[in-house]
Parts: sequence; C-alpha cells; structure tokens
Amino acid sequence: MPTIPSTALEVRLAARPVGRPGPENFTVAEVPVPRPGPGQLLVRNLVLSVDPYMRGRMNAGPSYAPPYQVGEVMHGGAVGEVVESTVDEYAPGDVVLHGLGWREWAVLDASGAGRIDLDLAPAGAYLGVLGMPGLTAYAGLLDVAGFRAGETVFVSGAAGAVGSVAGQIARLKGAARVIGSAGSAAKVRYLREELGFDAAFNYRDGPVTEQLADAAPDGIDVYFDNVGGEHLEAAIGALTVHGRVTVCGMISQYNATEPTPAPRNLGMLVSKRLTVRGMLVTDHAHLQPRFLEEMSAWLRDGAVHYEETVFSGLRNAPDAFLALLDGHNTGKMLVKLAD
Ligand code: NAP
Ligand code: FER
Repeated sequence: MPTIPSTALEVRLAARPVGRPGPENFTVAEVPVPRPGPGQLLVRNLVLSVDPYMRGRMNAGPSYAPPYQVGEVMHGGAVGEVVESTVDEYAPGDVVLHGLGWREWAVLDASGAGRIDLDLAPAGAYLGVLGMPGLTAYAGLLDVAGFRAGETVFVSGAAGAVGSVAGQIARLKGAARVIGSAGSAAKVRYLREELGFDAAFNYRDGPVTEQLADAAPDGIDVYFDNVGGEHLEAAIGALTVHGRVTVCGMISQYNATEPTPAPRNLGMLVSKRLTVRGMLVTDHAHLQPRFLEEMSAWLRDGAVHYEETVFSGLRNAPDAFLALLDGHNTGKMLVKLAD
C-alpha cells in the first residue's frame, strides 16, 4: 500500500480558451491530500482519461454538462486504487473507476465509484474500449443507427477511441463493407492492416467526397459521425435511400470561433429519406450489461483490437489533452500516473 503524501498535484482551468487551447489555459497546483469523511474513499489515481468533450466544458455557458470553473480543478474519468475506505463495500487495494481525474489523489463518495476487475483487462481499457467510448460506439452503431448485417458503414475519426471500436463492431456484426477516415497515412494503414477495415483514407489527402466515392462506389447505408463539417456533407451525398447517420461528435468544430457552415446538401434528406440522429452515451446506460458481456468476449477471443497513446505524469496531462485535439493519438489517449 502506498504511503499517503502530505501534498499532491492537480490540474486547474487557468483561463477559458478562445479557439484552439494551449498550455496557458491550464495550471498545475500542489495541494494538501484530503482525508476521507464518512461514506468516502481516498484514492490514488493510476490512469486518467482525456476526452474531446472536455474542450466543450472549458467554455462558459450551458451545455449537456456544466462548464469547468476557472481556477478550479478539472475532472474526468479515472481509475485509481483505494488507499483508505470508510465504507464496508470497499477495502484498501480495490481498484475503482470514478469521475475525479486531473489529480493525483482524490477523495470521493463511495457511491461515485465502481469496482473494476484488472484480471479481465488493464486499467486503461476501462476508460476506452470497455468504458465510456466503447459504449458510445456500441450504442451509436446498434441502437442509434440501427445497423444491420449486410450494410455498408462509414466511420470518421476511425483511428480514435470511439471510431476504432465502432468500425470493429460493424465488421463483427456482419457489415458488407467498413470504411474509415483518419488524419494520417499511419492511421490509414492501422485501420486496414490491424483493425480489418475494408477501405480507409486520409481526409487530408483530398476532398472527402471524392475519397469516399472511391472507397464506397455503391454508397453507404450508415455514417457514424465523429467529425462533422466536410465529412458530414460528403456522407449525406454518399448515403443510400433510407440511410442513417449517428451524430456522435463534431470534433472538426470544437475550436471554431465563428458559426460553422451547415452541409450544403440537406435537400438530400428529403429525396433519400435519411435519418440523422444525435446521441449522448448517457441515454444508453441500459445497454451497459449487454455491451460489457459482448465486448469482454471479443477481447478475450482477440476479435477486437485496441491501442492506447499514453502520456506519463500529471504535469503532462494538459499536453496529452492538446495532443488529442491535434490528432496525435491512435486509439485512446490516456495519462498514466502510477502502476
Ligand atoms: P478520439 O477519436 O480518440 O480523438 C480525437 C480525434 O479527433 C483525434 O485523434 C483526431 O484524429 C480527430 N480530429 C481532431 N480534429 C479533427 C478535424 N478537424 N477533422 C477530423 N478529425 C479531427 O476521441 P474519442 O474520445 O474517440 O471521441 C471521438 C468523437 O466522439 C468526438 O467527436 C467526441 O466528442 C465524440 N464522443 C461523443 C460521445 C457522445 O455521447 N455523443 C461520447 C464520447 C465521444 P485524426 O488524426 O484522424 O484527425
Ligand atoms: C457524458 C455525455 C457525453 C459524458 C461524455 C459525453 C463523460 C461525451 C460527449 C462528447 O464527446 O461529445 O455523460 O460523460
């Protein structure tokens, strides 16, 4: 069991970004390690998640999640080891998933923790393929888009945490063809050679419309959108009659300072009778047991592959987050604090 230090580090929002954030938007502070009160746990964080939605929480103004406060510690998904417990359900040495990331040590209500099993998968997997991004992919493809075997699926952001899982689930559930887009030649190679995508392209190489037409000459039935913008317009053009879009995210617009243009071909929603549905993973919690069962089996059988891009040390958490927004991750972006 680790000894409890008197102080530890946390990352705070220093200033709200305008456009693309930088290191100046964060500060690292040294604070006393708090002690757990009744019903609480003291946890030493092992690994933290940085996610695109955090960019939205750095802005002021209401959204589906309340904004981070300037001068206060940020938060997000984390896996940590229980070091002190005041409840019967948890003992020192237990490993838990919780929402108080961006800090080395955390005191949290036991009701906000969930036990995880490191014999089934390593800690980081519970923040990626077996966690919130994995469930997003599963629910977005199967529930929101209503994907069926024999269909052709296009996934953008395909080499990332959500996209890489969405594409693999489509393949495992009998897609006729799975197409992915990503932002580098190495990622395109990864999609084709490691993840079993039938076709993939680098959206920086040329117009998405043209590259998608080459990759899907007969069109697409489902588009899993992580990116928005030019990708969404191209997908609307490529969709077949009664095609469906899951709008999971629009990362190409998260740093925008001006309203972004809509797809110019929305008239095709009428002629092709398309369905375009936004989603939030929290609406699909009822799928969690089925998702965990299926995903655990796929991981055990080696049917699903996953990558992690790992930065080390809390001081590097802001850089990990900025690198995520710039596409320097393959698979899930994580910050490792301790073994
Ligand atoms: P991720 O894909 O692992 O990482 C973000 C990726 O976005 C980067 O690696 C980068 O890859 C790509 N990107 C950045 N700027 C881009 C641009 N201008 N155009 C195209 N691609 C760009 O992140 P994730 O956690 O899996 O999240 C993926 C998407 O799902 C995000 O839009 C996120 O907001 C959304 N999401 C939604 C929900 C929900 O409930 N609705 C839940 C989780 C995640 P490239 O190298 O390919 O550019
Ligand atoms: C959540 C709802 C949505 C959540 C994350 C998201 C961590 C992600 C949204 C996005 O990336 O756009 O409760 O919890």
